[in-house]
Amino acid sequence: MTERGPRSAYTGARYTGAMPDGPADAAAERRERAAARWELTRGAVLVPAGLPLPIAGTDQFHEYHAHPEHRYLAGTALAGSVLTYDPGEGWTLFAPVPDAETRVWTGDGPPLAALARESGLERVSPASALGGWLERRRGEPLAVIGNDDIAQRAAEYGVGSWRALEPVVDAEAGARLSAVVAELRRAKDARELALMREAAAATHRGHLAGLRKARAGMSERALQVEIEVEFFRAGAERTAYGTIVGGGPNAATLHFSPTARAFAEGELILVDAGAEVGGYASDVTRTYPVGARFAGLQRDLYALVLAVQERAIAGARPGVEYKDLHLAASLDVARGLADLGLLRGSPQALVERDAQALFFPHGLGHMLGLATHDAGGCLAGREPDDRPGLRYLRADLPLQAGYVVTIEPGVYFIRALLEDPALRERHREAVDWTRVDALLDFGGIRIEDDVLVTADGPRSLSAATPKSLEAIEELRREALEA
Ligand SMILES: [Mn+2]
Repeated sequence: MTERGPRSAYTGARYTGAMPDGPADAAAERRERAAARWELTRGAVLVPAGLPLPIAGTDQFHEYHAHPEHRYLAGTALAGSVLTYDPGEGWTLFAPVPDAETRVWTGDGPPLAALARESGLERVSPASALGGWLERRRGEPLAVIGNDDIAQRAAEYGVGSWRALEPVVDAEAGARLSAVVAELRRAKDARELALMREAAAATHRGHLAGLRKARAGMSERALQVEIEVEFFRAGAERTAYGTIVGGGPNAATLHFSPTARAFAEGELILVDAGAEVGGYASDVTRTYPVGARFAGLQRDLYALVLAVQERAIAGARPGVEYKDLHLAASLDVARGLADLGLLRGSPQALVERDAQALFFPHGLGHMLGLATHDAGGCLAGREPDDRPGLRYLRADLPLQAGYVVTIEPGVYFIRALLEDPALRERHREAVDWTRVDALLDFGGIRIEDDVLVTADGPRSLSAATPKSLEAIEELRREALEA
């Protein structure tokens, strides 16, 4: 399918989510929807992909990540390329053509014809033509979305000098157009969902390997390697974020980087890891015992977190406010901890005083897509609440069909909170401190799945990865007997 021009018959009617044939069709459809919503009559838009960031003091670069807005609209992710839009002319992709020296060191790169196929764009030009394109629009308002590094690194984009072009950058327009793209990105199209399912399948393979290979005496780092190798074998291009593996007390650190510390019998292991495919993230957490069974309070708390999570997943339906799901989960955590005698008081009274946030300090989850914490998580005009337990809620909007969100409640024993004198004083009556003080090395439990919201109810993309007490214990027993 070829690119449809900016003055197409698109009427702004509600997108029906029709199945696109392939990546090119999907990207063309996204561009059409964005242009229709932008309603520009003059000026131009630049959507740079970004350039690799140098590592200071070396001749190396950080791993390159294309800007999600570029990847979303262009359907390609080549460093140094720029997607442009002009309401009279439509869309053009300017892509770098490597010189002989670059070809010697890093290869030929994709030919422009391949980029045209992949993006569905009729006009794909060498980056060296971008300067002239901008020159012809001198004095017109320019909106820059995507990566704004073009202003500082114009020469690397093939534009001689940014300042010499005297661009009239309209920052307000840029923010508006970017917000429109963030909104469009919330509901995933069929192509995006196919990639997210692939990412989830790779993630499943990795977690399954972790569940099978974890042993007492093994290090967090070694388990990370076993998990990630399966991601890559299953087609992941990279991990969607730094893999989190925490054994024993380390599981209480929300974003713990795996270390050489060895797992010990009787501990829990928390693994929060996701593969990335085609730029799309998967984000899954499982917590399991080093041995074959959850013991004592581990069992009770695991059952509590799982019940809270399953209830929240069941509630993830169109029209439901994500914040209400979070608040309901907070109430469930408070009730569960009170039932176990760790908290004292009615669930409502505990949540009113934020007592549950001592143990569940983060948000229920976030939007997922081209970024692990995907764009558009908060509705325009909504400000994050500064209350403990709400401060880190990364999604605040009514759910709609096509949204993918994570649901990831947790219960942790975090020294930084539980040893804080002011918090201990504030929650003196609400917490059984004698018991809690004996649990400071417990670690934590988090269970996280990626949930697609549909009119027919929630669909977990990560449902294949075991999480029931019975399934996990069976897997662990089999693994340890083998
Ligand atoms: Mn997450």
